[in-house]
Amino acid sequence: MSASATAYSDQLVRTFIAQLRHSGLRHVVICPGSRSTPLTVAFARDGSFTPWLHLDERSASYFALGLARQLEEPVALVCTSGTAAANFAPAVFEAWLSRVPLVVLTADRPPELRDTGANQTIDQSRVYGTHVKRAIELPIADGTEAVLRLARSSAARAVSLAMEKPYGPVHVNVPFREPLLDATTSLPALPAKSALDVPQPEPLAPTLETITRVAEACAGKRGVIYCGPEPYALPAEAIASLAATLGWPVLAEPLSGLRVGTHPLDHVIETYDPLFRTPRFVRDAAAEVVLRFGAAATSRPAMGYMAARDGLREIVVDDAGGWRDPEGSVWMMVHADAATFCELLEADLDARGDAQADAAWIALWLDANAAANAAMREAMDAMEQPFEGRVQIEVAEALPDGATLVLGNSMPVRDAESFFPALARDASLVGTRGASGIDGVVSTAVGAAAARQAPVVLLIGDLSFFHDLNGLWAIKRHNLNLTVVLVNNDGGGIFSFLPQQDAAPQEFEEWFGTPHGLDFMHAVALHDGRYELLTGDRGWADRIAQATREPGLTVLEVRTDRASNVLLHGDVWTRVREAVGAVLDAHSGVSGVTA
Ligand SMILES: Cc1ncc(C[n+]2csc(CCOP(=O)(O)OP(=O)(O)O)c2C)c(N)n1
Ligand SMILES: [Mg+2]
Repeated sequence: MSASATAYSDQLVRTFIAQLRHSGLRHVVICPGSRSTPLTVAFARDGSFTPWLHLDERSASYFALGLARQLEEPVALVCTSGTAAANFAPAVFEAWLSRVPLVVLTADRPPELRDTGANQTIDQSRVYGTHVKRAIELPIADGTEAVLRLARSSAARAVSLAMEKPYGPVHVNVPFREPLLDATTSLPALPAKSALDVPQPEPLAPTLETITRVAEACAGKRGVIYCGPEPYALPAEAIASLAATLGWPVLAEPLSGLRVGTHPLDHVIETYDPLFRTPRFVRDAAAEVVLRFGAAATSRPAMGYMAARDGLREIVVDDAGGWRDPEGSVWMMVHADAATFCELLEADLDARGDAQADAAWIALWLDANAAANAAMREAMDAMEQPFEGRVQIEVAEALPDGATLVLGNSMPVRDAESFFPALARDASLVGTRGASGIDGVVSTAVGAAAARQAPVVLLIGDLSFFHDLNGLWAIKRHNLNLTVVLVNNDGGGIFSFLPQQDAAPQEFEEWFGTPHGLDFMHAVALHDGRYELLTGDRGWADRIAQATREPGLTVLEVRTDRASNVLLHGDVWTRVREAVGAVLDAHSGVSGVTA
């Protein structure tokens, strides 16, 4: 192999990354390896990127996801050939499902080594299967301008596609022959092209015909607005204003951006999940229309309330042309920018003049919400042991302005849905609710912390924390700050809520409860963090708030018990049921509410 072939590949890589930069990509997360040398060295030398070193590809890719989610811009990933590329897969799948822009660059062996038994060579061409928006294969550089042009346009295309709604991951596989680096020659890269700039697509505008049809379906009806998880928060002001015009409640999932924020919260119902655990409420507060923004509901009570039935019309607004209809229940799918949709719909409804639901409708919801909130507080105040629902309240109290709260999968994100209060605060709640893995939660939070100076708090279960302990490494390496509130119930607490545990009590504890007996203090010490056990059964908010001002890593652990956690949840639901029953009694006689 001649030195000039190496110079050609270096030229190709520099052409490629110059276009990435020109197309708006600023951050690249790089994992060590030999085959990726040309990419790594080019990124490290370029000076116009922020390169982030990470050692573990799985953590690295979730770190990139957290960064991209926080910045709302594409982030690149670089790894060597073989299983390194496969370790990016979970985060790529999550990015695909939750619509986060990533440009995944996997270095590869050259074509002649594939399928020959060559070392560290797997079939990388479509290694992420159908979970990327496109899989691009770059050719080996041969010194021709045609190949350089292709590399340049591939870079532009990768960024452009990742940022086209719905945002998502794009894979570029980059083969290299040895020698991988040549210190002697350097050929000029093709200049980046503005003609290849990332197009900024216009927001999808709904047609007036669509707006009229929706307005006809909604005007004067008893409806609810359901706001589901959305990585780049929904237009909260516009939705709040539409809710006021319709006289409808806003059922605000914690990751929707509607439960916490500086928009008007007066129609926000944050207790819908506890409320829907009361069958009588589901019956008496049955809606005629559900207008959904964001992803579909994951809470079973919410899914039950919105399940397809005669007399219910479900309208979904998706600004990215997606089709999020897991129940096959959608009556009308509207592909439109949510803010534009709300404004046009509101104007149409205003012109009609008779658009609001009967006043008893919103009154019922607001009374039920207040009663549920009071009942939950009462139930929690009566408890004499640490309760996982209370952790949510304490974290909410501690969250400073400008903060990001990352909610781990399993019970943290579910308990947030039930217990996290509606908050008039400039804070955002983030999760990995696309594929709901427990594998990269720490790194998602660390990536979010890398994006900005504002505090990041991670609320996470012990198994999820264990799963991504490697993710903590980036905190010290990159001088980041993270507060972890670790809910340690010594295993998978979520499984204690499953009905099947009664059917297999023998196997349950060992194979689902999975107690591990680990003392996380040592893991925190490995990464030079502060570790503290939060004792007692409440009053942790001040310590959590203080931790958000501390540099580096602080882990605050609350120990809970899986079995009693289920009983305590049950106590709360019972109190809510009683309180809501009283509200329904008081509203009885009003149309739709039974005595
Ligand atoms: C990568 C991955 N493996 C397994 C699961 C299945 N799973 C869901 S929740 C859970 C237990 C999580 O335990 P922990 O993080 O301690 O939270 P807790 O249930 O105790 O709240 C498991 C294993 C998953 N979602 N993702
Ligand atoms: Mg646990």
